Amino acid sequence: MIRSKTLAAVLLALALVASACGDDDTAEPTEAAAPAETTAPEEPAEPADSSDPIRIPLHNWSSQLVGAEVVGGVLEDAGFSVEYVPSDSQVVYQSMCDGDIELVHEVWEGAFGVAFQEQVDKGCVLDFATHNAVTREEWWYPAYVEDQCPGLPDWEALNACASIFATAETGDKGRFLGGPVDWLKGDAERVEGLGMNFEVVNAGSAATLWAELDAASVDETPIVLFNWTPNFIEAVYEGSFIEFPLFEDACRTDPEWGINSELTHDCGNPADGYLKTGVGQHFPDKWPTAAAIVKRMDFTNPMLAAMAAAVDVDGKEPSEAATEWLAANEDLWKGWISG
Ligand code: TMO
Repeated sequence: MIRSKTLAAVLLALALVASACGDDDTAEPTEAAAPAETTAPEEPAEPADSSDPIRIPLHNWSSQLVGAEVVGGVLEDAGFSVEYVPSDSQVVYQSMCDGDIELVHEVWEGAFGVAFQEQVDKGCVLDFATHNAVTREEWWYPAYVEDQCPGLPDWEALNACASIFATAETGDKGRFLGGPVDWLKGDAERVEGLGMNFEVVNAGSAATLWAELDAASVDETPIVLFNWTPNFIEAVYEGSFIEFPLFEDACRTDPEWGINSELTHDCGNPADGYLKTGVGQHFPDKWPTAAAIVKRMDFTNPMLAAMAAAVDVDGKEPSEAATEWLAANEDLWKGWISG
């Protein structure tokens, strides 16, 4: 759209000049020349965006996969080309710093706050926008577990009944089903820091988490697993997050902090976490107009939950879900383009 807008302005200017020329013999030339002169200085002021594709990462959870193609679809509608790059969700921050990825539109504080901030502190990644969405990523259990383990959602109550979560794989320890390792939740460190009688088993994919939850729910097998909000889960299962000691940044870095003075991670994940958009420092320089559009993009909790549900409940492909989202929310995203 940007280039075609410029083109339209040029064509309009030419048309005005042409009509001015045509009218030359009958009208005063000074008056006719005026519009062409006033439009001309505006053109160099419009910043030139690169025609290179804007590289957007694809990660391993549903709202991100849908949202990536929503972000890409909006940019394509605005005249940019886009490339999707399957990326590790921790390494991506280094990739943005290196100029190999342009933007991450779902920076979850709990999972990626540390990796993101490290690059922001270096100056090569920009903390570009904060979405309306408030996020939480934490140990979670379905509601029926409350009857099997009195005192939940308190973490000490959970720890006291660790044995009901034990499996052949974890011996006499409770099994905590964590997410894929690239979500780096510090779960094993938390188990250590809080002296919990649990063992962390990482799922290979988000789909494994939901399949295990589904299977456990059929006969009310005790289960505690990694979950987050906004997600599709809240529309399908009742349940609660475990309440650990409240998160503070120092909990991750300062062993002295918290109930264990020798270890870090003796706390939960942030309960009111941010969801940010991070961009490589090079992005606004190389694509100023695209960057302005990305800065205006703002996702809410219901939007993210619906994107996840389209895939995990309705069984759509992420690109199909993104196309439908774009069709249903045109007024919103056209506003992101026009500003
Ligand atoms: C980053 N995640 C939403 C999967 O926790």
